[in-house]
Amino acid sequence: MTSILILNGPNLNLLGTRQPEVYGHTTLADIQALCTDTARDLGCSIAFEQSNSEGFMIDLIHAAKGTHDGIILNAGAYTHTSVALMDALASVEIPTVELHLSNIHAREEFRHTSYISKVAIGVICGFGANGYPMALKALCEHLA
Ligand code: CA2
Repeated sequence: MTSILILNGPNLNLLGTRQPEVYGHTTLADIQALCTDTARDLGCSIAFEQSNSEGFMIDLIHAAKGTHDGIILNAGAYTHTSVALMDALASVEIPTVELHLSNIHAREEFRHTSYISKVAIGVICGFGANGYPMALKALCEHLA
């Protein structure tokens, strides 16, 4: 069975508690439940993770080699800064979909740059929590 790592970066544990005008009212636990339902419908399995630590995210990406077939990554603010996350993804060569709740291109200039995009097979942004099931469907079809 196809296995997907869904990895969420810094501050995404706060979803639904602050800045609902930007990120919505959905919590990360709600998103995990949405992903679990979607994975069941698609016939794939998921591991759902969140970390505020860049180093731990890199460890999870390394550990995905040989364990997961694809990665969905919302790297949060590390998207715009982390050469290290980009290098980790390039090193494991696991097809990765970059995901953002908000449309990063309609926001501040510093959010328009993404190191993750350089190694991702595709990007989904601006659809809020619905982006997660969209990314799962896209990645499962890519891997089929
Ligand atoms: O839109 C996205 O999904 C982002 O990855 C979210 C990041 C942001 O830095 C990226 O540019 C775009 C921020 C996640 C912080 O989430 C919060 C949730 C609630 C309250 C405060 C922050």
